[in-house]
Amino acid sequence: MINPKLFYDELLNAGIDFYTGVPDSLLKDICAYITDIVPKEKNIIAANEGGAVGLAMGYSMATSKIPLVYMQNSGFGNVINPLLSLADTKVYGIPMLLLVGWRGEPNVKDEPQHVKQGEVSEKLLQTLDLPYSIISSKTKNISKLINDAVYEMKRKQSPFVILVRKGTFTKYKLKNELVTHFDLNREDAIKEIIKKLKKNDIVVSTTGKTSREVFEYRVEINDTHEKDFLTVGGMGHANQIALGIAIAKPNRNVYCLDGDGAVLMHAGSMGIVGDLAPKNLKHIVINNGAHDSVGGQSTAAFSIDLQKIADGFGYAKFMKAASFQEINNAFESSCAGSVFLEIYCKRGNRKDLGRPDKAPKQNLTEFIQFLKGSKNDAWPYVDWVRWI
Ligand SMILES: Cc1ncc(C[n+]2csc(CCOP(=O)(O)OP(=O)(O)O)c2C)c(N)n1
Repeated sequence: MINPKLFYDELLNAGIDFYTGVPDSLLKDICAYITDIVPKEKNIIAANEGGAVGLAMGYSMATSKIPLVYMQNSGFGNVINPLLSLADTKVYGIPMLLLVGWRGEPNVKDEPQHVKQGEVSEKLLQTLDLPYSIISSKTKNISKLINDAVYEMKRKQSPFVILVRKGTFTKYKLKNELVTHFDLNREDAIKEIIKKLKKNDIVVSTTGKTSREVFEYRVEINDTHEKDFLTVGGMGHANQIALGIAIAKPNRNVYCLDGDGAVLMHAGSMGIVGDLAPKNLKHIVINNGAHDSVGGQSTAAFSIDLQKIADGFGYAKFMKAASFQEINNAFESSCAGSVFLEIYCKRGNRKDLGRPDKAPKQNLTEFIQFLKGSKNDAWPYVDWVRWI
């Protein structure tokens, strides 16, 4: 296995001293080491992976140094545009090193949302004509690996990708962890919300542990899973999925359980919610100031006034809660328009948190039936349901 310190030292030896990206669970040890050792302005957790490519470009142009962008392969969709339309050798030709966690690698067991992305990751790099190498726990000569990549980036004037297999890095525990003093944890907040929902209310939960906790709570209370759409991938899009449903189902309440990392990833989406302002959409952001699901790396959310953003974007009502009582108050207050509720939580989850044992398509079939509801509230695309 590769020691994060050794890897970092070799990056530094090769002149790489600027880091940006969106964290990934496979990279959590190297990211934790970088977080502890590199000052904040040289290790920037970006809103999304495309933004990280932009930051890296800016730094590279201003310093002539090679930056490093870290991310999960699921973030590829967010980087393809700035990579091909800007950084590519056929446009500006900006060298940058992309360190990409390879979730869903073929023949390695992983969650359904990673399977397709993992299958095509290497092919995608070939199609994009990006030079790359693959590292694993068996990779030995890190110095040569990084120097070869640097040589290639300079020769081709191009980004270079290092695909990182599961279990590559040895464990490193973050020392500079932000300590918060909130009473609630995410799971308790989720339970409290679900307890308050009515029989016909719809839930759209965000990527990561939020959806896992929603799933487990339904099991705990012997409920079915039909009311919940688990946004297992597509981080940052849960509120737009909820918006689409809220528009099509004006007589049903739609609760989007979002995360701060996810909402910041595509924050412009809030403007679309505010513009349409469906009165049945309740957008709840569980703000733990972190990408908790992939290792707890900080987001910028604690320095952002999300309420002001919701206000500016046109939500009818915005509220904060940091206790069960405040969640109760929020649910009891009336509102004739779209609602934004920010719930402050501490980081972390219980160790034995499981994963959904239902296939996404099964979940979807049940969810669509639930959306279809009674005859008075018919799902307009019944044929589509049959088609699934
Ligand atoms: C486009 C994309 N980038 C990165 C990831 C990996 N990922 C999954 S969950 C997560 C963190 C989500 O953070 P937040 O929304 O704040 O929720 P929390 O985990 O803190 O509950 C990340 C980065 C992903 N699934 N998709």
